[in-house]
Amino acid sequence: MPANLPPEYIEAELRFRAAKSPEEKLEILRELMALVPKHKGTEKLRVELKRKWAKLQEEVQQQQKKKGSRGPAYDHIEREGAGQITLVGLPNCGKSSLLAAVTNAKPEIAEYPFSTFRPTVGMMPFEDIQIQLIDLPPLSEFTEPWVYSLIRQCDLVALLIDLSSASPGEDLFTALGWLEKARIRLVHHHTRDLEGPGTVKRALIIGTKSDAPDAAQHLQELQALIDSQYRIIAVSTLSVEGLGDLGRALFEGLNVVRVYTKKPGQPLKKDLPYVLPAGSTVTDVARAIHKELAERFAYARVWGSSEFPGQRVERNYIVRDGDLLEFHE
Ligand SMILES: Nc1nc2c(ncn2[C@@H]2O[C@H](COP(=O)(O)OP(=O)(O)OP(=O)(O)O)[C@@H](O)[C@H]2O)c(=O)[nH]1
Ligand SMILES: [Mg+2]
Repeated sequence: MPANLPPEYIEAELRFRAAKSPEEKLEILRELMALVPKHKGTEKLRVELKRKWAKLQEEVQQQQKKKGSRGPAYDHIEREGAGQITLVGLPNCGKSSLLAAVTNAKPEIAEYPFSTFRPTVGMMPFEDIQIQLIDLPPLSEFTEPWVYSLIRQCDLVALLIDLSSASPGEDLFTALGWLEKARIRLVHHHTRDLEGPGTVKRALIIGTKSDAPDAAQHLQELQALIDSQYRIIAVSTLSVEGLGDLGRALFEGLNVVRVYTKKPGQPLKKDLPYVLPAGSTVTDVARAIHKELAERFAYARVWGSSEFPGQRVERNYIVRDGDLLEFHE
């Protein structure tokens, strides 16, 4: 054992030896991995711990399978804010780091894979709205069915590809392969036709760890591979590159519009917006306010997308992001 390990490590190591069940051992092993100082002298030890961790992880999975226990299930997460986006990707690609960087959530982040095993929700502010992000366990042969259930229910999939990986292109195909096995097909976030077979989900790709030495080249390769099949944006939680533009990209990925309303006679001031699917009409906005208003109103005035400010428009006028509406009965 290398010298200069902290006393907490020695203490945890003793508990590890005394632990009986693989679950308990796995729990303590997590602590041990976090406690080892990262330098050349501990490299062998860290590799050794990772190996033990992988073995124990498998043991626990096997046991659960035998018992027929499916572990905890999280089949549904209530939608909040302007839209629900799942962070999806292979082990260790940086899902939890991204959630922690752009929301107040505090997910577990670790340099070893499979550190996330339950969903964590965070709200990402963008201008005057909030976008709901769900950090998920990774895609692998161990992925539990509820992970795919949550992916099927969300409004947009953010597929994370690690740009520091040896082959991001292969990672992309592996990730798409796992989704395909679960009968989930990803399409460009602009796609309108979401007809099956299986579940068709709108998606965009986030290239993570763009600060890594080969990241720029890997990004180019990935872009060439994807062509224009998906939008791809590069981010780094370390250098914060790309994080400033992420909100807009995710907002655009959601295909929604923000519409503001005011009463006749009130000043032109934008309060909190209604968020509706792109392509919604003024009648849809009225319905979002109140069902009766939708039946009752005669016309609306629009400030924003219309030809001139305050223009009178018909019930089927399609609203744009940022429009301010005034209903007249
Ligand atoms: N260089 C660099 N490393 C990063 C970045 N983002 C995350 N990492 C590192 O990548 C490792 C994995 O990060 P996580 O956020 O735990 O990855 P994950 O996808 O949630 O992993 P699992 O939950 O195990 O699937 C950690 O060691 C992070 O510090 C980044 O932008 N740049
Ligand atoms: Mg994670």
